[in-house]
Amino acid sequence: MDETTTAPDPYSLAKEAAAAIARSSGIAAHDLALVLGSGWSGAADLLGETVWQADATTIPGFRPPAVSGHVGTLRSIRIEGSGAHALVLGARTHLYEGAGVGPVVHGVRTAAAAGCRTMVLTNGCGGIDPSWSPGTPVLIADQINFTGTTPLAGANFVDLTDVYTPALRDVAREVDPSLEEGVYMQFRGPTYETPAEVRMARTMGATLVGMSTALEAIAAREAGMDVLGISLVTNLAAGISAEALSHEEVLEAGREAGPRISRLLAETVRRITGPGTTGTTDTTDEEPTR
Ligand code: 8IG
Repeated sequence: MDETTTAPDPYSLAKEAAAAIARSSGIAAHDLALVLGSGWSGAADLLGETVWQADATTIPGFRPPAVSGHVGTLRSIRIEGSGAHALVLGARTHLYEGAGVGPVVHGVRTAAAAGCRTMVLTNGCGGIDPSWSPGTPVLIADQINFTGTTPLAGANFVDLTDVYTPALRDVAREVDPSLEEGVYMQFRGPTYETPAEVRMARTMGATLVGMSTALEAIAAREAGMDVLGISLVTNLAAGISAEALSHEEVLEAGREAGPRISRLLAETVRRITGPGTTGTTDTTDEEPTR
């Protein structure tokens, strides 16, 4: 028998990671998880009190971050107002890193194994609608997985009709009625698109282009989680504006939009996990009194 030489399947690895988080944090179950993408790293601070944090690489299955501006930290935050626990995944692995799709969705599967019923996915991306200037947050209404791969294996016919949970989009729009919605198209990267590829994406129905999120949303739906997706348009997609794209521009747009998107995210998460919602499964909490 050579079981010891066989890598664990991705679901077992996620269970191991969730157990390690529970053991290290002392928090038996989490309610909601967030992935913080480019420009979003400051948003966690407004959610509530950080009650635990660790370098992600100390938890099974997490790889060190590959890009500056992506923080490889896992945090548990006690949400102000609701008392629910949010697991903040500051460590996103991208498909372009070349390690395959397993590490890309490991955080999402770990969140599901940790008890989270809601997955909040954020990113920085390119905008195709010319009216979305850099720094504009856009709610993701639907997606196109253009990576040529999927985190699922076998005859696993997951329904993606409502991949981004309509009720959660409603909550975000209550918080910010000016929020517009877009269709996110995930490319493999690591190049940005050519102008011709951006025209292709637009013709196919996309209004946002990026290198993350769609595969994670699929894994979250497979796990039965509700999904909220919010993009920060950090640059106009190639060919939409006259200027060339730079990583510096991306970081700058994130810095400028920080306060607005942080408030949006914090208030939305508070409402999702608040008393009287389905967001929290923590039976040790007091009964809501209304
Ligand atoms: I930030 O314009 C960011 N990420 N594919 N295209 C793609 N990914 C991105 C872009 C963009 N901007």
